[in-house]
Amino acid sequence: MQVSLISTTPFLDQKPGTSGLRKKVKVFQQAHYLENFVQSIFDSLEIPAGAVLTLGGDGRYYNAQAIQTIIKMAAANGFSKVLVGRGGILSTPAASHVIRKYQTLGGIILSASHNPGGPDDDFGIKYNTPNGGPAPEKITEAIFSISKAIQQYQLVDLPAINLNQLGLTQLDSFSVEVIDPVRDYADLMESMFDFAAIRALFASSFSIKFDGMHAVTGPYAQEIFTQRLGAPATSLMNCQVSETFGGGHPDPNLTYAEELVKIVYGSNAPDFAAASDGDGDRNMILGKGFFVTPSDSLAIIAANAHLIPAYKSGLAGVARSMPTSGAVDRVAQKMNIDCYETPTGWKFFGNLMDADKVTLCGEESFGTGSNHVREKDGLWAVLCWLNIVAARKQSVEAIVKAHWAEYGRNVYSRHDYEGIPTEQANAVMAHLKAQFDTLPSRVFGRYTVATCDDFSYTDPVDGSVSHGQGIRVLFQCGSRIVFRLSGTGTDGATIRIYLEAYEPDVKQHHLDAQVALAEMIQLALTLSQLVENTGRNAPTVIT
Ligand code: G16
Repeated sequence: MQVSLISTTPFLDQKPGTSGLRKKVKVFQQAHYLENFVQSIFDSLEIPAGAVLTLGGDGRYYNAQAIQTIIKMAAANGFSKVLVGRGGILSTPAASHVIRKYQTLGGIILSASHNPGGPDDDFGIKYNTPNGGPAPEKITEAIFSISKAIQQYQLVDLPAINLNQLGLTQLDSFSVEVIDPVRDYADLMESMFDFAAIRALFASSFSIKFDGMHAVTGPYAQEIFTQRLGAPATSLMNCQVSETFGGGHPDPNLTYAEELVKIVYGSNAPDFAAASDGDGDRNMILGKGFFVTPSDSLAIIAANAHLIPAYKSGLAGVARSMPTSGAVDRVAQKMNIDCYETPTGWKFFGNLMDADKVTLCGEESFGTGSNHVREKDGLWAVLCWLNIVAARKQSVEAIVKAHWAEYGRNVYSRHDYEGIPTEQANAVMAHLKAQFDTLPSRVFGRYTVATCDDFSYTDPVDGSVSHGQGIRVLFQCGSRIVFRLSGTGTDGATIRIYLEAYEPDVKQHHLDAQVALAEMIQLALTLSQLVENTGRNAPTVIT
């Protein structure tokens, strides 16, 4: 095979964010842009003879073209084989499983997750390491630094691979194998959960609705829920994959999964509903007229894990990102297992799972998962809930309320202000930091500030330190407000405000979170001067 060396010049904006490099499609379509980043990934690796690369994406616009380019570059850079999902599709958790199962030299996942797709929308790319997890910061920093100095990339001029045909294509010493993107993952799920109990639940009068949001999980949901578990086809909505996600915003939350939310809060609502995002790693769980916050979902899965076959022998420990509520901490305390608090970003859980320190982890950003892969996993979370509902024979609402009655309720909400000009967002954060010395001991209504800081994390496994992970204002009563800038947006900056108050009194548990947190929400705006600095009077998204 003839390797061509193509001259290029660096782009200086290829710094991976919370989860890989995410930019507008038009940015990726600039000559050499994708190639520069892919070459920077390959240059950061040692590629031994016989190395195999996993490759797939969420099927969004530009997925198919990018895959053909990456195959040519993998061949030129010394990989002996690429495993690619049929149609160029692999959900993020399925890709993580393929990397682990076939022990490949990591994988490249093409996705901008929950961000919209289409010619004017978003595309993304990230490298996952051989443990199946997102590359840790030391690797993403190496990739970024190579990208700033890159002078050339390599490719082999191969014919386009037919991605729709399963099987092996041999091209000299290099091969491409198109694999079924669903089967390995569905087999894994079937090995972990009590499918017989869930099948029996579906055969009863229990009804579900799963919203694939026109994104990658559609075929996975069809195989698992309808084929293997016997749910009627009407249980699925928006499960036809589309490269623009049907023109929608494939983010499973109360704002963007509006169609499903209307069904859940309408008459004839299903007993259980769920949605997942663009690349299948996020989830939203709902009962009849009832929303489960992701933080509560993690805590409830942990408390009921013994009902799930894969976890019946117990949990090694649990982990949550710093802005995620402390609900799971209470469960861990009662179970007498460790609970770790990491920065936002799934990549921080990898070391803890590899070292067997944690079994379950989760984030407030609609991500929950376990050590079965090294990514968060939307359908896995849905199956956890279905398994728990089948075992407890209670409604989703009853399970959550019983949990609150036992542990108390960590009342929680996140307010997002999207598309803020970067200077204004930075001004908000700077204003908060400037008050670090003066806020402690100040009293605001029922809240007295205990401490405030910018969260830092020292990885207990490799000792690496991550600074600047979010501003925390901690109150004496245990409540807190966290302010962070998102690391996944592509339009200006997104300010996230995370609000949490602990409520032990069962008589208050029925309150809507926005009502229960009203005083704290006002305080967050006062402390940050957000309205004054940005001119925004209301959040874009409330979850
Ligand atoms: C990614 C990361 C998550 C993170 C989320 C939100 O999710 O994998 O770990 O919690 O972004 O990050 P931010 O608050 O910085 O926007 P996904 O589903 O977008 O890959």
